[in-house]
Amino acid sequence: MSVILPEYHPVGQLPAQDILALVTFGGPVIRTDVLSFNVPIPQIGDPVAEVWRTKGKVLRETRGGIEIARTDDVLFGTVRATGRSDEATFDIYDSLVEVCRGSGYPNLWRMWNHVGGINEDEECLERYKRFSSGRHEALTAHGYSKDRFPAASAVGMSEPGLLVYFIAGRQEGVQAENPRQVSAYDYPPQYGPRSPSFSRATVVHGGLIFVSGTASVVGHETKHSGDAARQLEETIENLDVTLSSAAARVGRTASARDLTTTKIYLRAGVDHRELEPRLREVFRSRMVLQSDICRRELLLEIEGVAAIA
Ligand code: 3EB
Repeated sequence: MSVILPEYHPVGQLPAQDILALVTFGGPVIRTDVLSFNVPIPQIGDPVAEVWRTKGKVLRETRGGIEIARTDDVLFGTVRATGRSDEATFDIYDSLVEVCRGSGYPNLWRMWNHVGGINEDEECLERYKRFSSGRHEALTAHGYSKDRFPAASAVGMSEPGLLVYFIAGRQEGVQAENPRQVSAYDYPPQYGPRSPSFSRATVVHGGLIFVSGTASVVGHETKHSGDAARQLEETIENLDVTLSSAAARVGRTASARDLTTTKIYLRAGVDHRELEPRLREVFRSRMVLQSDICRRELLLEIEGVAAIA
């Protein structure tokens, strides 16, 4: 089993080796010796890069339009597409499920989705809702049931189209939900004609927890519209409960403070300085990004990875 772990490093001080993939945000791609790509959303504060570390041999290839770096048991992939959001999403998910299954890494653990103009209408339906439909149709066409959905996030980006990166594994992940929230795959149709196909968290390798994008949602409703500080508190509570329920699936305990890396997406106009003391208090290694969130009333979304011993 190859251990993988994300780390955030200042872009000028990247590790020389043991890299599975390198993701920059709002800055250029810096390395050609490893799988490396940029997500076009600006960072707030000193820029850091997301470095996925691993030990051992990494193989790189491109299959079905997907750029891949893989170890013996973990596959990291990235793919972009343009076109109407639901169709582009369907095509991306259709091809990535086939490639992952065909390469022997059939279990989707974690999906990062970036949709340009995510809150804008495209032919009278919001892009996020079209994205949700395309994802749902592709995953169900491939026989995915709701207890197998990966952890995910779906936010904006400052270029048109769709950018997806993901981690899949040879082994099955263990899915977890948040008892304070309706499972996203059971959301009522007001959030889109097809519900969002993701789990709140997945646990792999017995103690690596991928926590999905988490926001100020209780039940299925957005709480504290217009109030970023209260949305942050509600989100931290949701992270605590999700981590606790995920850790319980493998007989452990965990809370938001166990996140080893955390990404905080803030909608434009939210005052980062007002939130910074609380962010610093709870999240050790963090990256603050400016991005649209999938629901217009949400001012922030937080996701991360926890490694529990
Ligand atoms: C929510 O709780 C907020 O569609 O993949 C969070 C994480 C959200 C992932 C997705 C959406 C997604 O519903 C939105």
